[in-house]
Amino acid sequence: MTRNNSKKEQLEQYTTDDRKKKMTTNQGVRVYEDEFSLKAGKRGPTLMEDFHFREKMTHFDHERIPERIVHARGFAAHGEFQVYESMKKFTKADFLQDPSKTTPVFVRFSTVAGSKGSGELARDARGFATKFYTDEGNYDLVGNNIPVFFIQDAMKFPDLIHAVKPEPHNGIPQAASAHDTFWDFVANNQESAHMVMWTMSDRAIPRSFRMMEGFGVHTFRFVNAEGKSHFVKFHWKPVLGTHSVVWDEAQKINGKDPDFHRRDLWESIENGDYPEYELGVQMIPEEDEFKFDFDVLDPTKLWPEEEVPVQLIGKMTLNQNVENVFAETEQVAFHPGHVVPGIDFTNDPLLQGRLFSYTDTQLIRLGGPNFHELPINRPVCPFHNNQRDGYGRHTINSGPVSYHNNSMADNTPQTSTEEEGGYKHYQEKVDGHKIRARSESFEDHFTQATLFWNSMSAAEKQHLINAFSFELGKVESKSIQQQVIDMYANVSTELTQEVAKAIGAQIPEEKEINITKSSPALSQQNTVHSVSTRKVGVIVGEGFKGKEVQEVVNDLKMNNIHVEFISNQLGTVNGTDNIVYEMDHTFLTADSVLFDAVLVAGGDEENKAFYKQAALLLHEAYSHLKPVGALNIGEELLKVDDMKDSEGVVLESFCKDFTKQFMEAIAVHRHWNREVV
Ligand code: HDD
Repeated sequence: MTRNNSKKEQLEQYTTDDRKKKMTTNQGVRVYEDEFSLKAGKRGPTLMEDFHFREKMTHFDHERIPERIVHARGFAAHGEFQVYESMKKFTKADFLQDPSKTTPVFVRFSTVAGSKGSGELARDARGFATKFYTDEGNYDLVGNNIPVFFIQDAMKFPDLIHAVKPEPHNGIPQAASAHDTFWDFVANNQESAHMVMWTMSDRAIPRSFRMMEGFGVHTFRFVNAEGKSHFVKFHWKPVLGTHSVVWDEAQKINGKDPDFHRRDLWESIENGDYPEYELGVQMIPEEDEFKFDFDVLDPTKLWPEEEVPVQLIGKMTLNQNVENVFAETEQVAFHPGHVVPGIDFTNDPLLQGRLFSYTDTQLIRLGGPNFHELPINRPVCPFHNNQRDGYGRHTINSGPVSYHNNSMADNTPQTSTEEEGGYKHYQEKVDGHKIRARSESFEDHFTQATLFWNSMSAAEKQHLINAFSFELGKVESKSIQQQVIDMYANVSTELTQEVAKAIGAQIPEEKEINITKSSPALSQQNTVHSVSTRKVGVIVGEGFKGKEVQEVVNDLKMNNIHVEFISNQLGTVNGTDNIVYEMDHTFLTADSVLFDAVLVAGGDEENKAFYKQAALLLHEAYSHLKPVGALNIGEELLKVDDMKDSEGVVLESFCKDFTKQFMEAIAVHRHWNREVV
């Protein structure tokens, strides 16, 4: 279904439906035959004059373009944004003025390190790039799901990426940071300490694109019509809360369904479960620039929400899948330098370097300077200037004039005054010596890494210890392992000692760490909990108790929980009371890691093989701390290993209101207490 927004209307002009049409060549000539090349005799040589073969093969030979140098693996959707109330006081950006105005958006989510075909559950930051097609031109908020970055200066970006990508001598490992070069980079570029805490945390293995936060990372500026500036940081807050999977599960999902995140996004939108995110801003008036114990220009620092509150100013809803992944998701070109009046840059040296890199990369990736003309990249407002020609030019600019100033076209296209919407850069006074150096105010690399550690729940701390132990456990060099351990001794004694023990490194001398501050907003424990759109695998066999199961299933569905049936065969499975269900999966195609919860609903009482398979699914879900439930004979499976007494295990015979309790267990997401041995 095509929903109407100005961007979708524009894209329709370029959209073709080839179904039920006659096949033609690209020159429009109808094709007579598409299976056999033209030959001199049935067994003879193929003829060069076969223009259809030549064209078909040439196009095929050139179908691929270079994948993105980073963020190659991504998936996108269309949607809309609306501001809650006018932000006029802070910014003149047109799309943030009027609550009745809807701005079309296109959002691409991605992993960073892996290639285009890599598994989506890699331990990695996630890209969260949003293109707002505003009436004043495109505004791109090119962020990540982590609010800080590895480095402070764009000069180091190629080094960082070289270190995390597969090692060049053997091309190993794919989409993973658990290798020597990455950790060598970390230990020798210690500004990465804070970001690495985030990439080792649960944030790096999200349950869904729909359940992760987004951050603009840099400090930008809001500028209002009077020219007053505020420093601003952007946040996306998912309405469903921020949730993650567990590491063992992540690795298994990569095998069972490497498309897990894109499938989840695609299916949610197809089902009408539109992902929603609120846009939040933290603002600091320009005159307060130096009032904090961090430098507001340093991209390795966040602004604790308890010190600078996040104001929620609008909502984005993703409500339409793409028509064509290549034309839209692959060809979309984001750029942090695509700004509109009212949003401006700061002197963050990482941001400044990005402003160069993004156009530069599109020139090779999209083959020339006309990528803005590709349908997905075109603004919805008109655009006029004197730029001409280049590969793949679509626009036919009429008339002889392509220069400024001119008299032949009355000096048009004309520039605009600020009042007319002309983009006037914020007039910051800058005075300094040319110098290659880092500001001393950027030199504290550990305080906020400790703040992050202090803010984690016990379970989250354990996950960090496990993640560091896993990653460093994969590092071959003892020296690199030790360097990282010594570095993190500056962040947390507990973390370092536990990891050092796990990897057999030397426990460093205890350092005095005086940071006691924490920021509750950083812990996922404090996020929104909801059952909506959660996926439950329900295992049923022939002869299940019809009415009883139906009641539970209907209650789950009424709460927008998605139920998928699993049995030992596809087709229909019959319960008592004439209740019949069509199966979605067999034990071969289903796996516990693809569900948020598993319920064994009974049936096939005598079938031992059936219950063995059901037990496997159930026990794995349990080991990943998911809610598990059982009705009828399924209960036997949960009465082992003390499972029945654990949190998030719901047995019909132990509770009056099974569905209510099962849903409460689902809302919790993961029952972390089970991890405590
Ligand atoms: Fe970047 C892509 C986010 C630092 C250079 N970046 C890219 C994408 C995201 C980010 C989400 C994918 C966009 C898409 O889906 O097409 N990048 C970030 C964030 C950063 C960051 C949040 C730090 C705050 N990036 C960064 C630096 C540089 C780049 C410092 C270089 C100086 N990034 C690129 C790039 C990419 C890119 C090479 C690859 C494909 C593209 O731009 O279009 O130019």
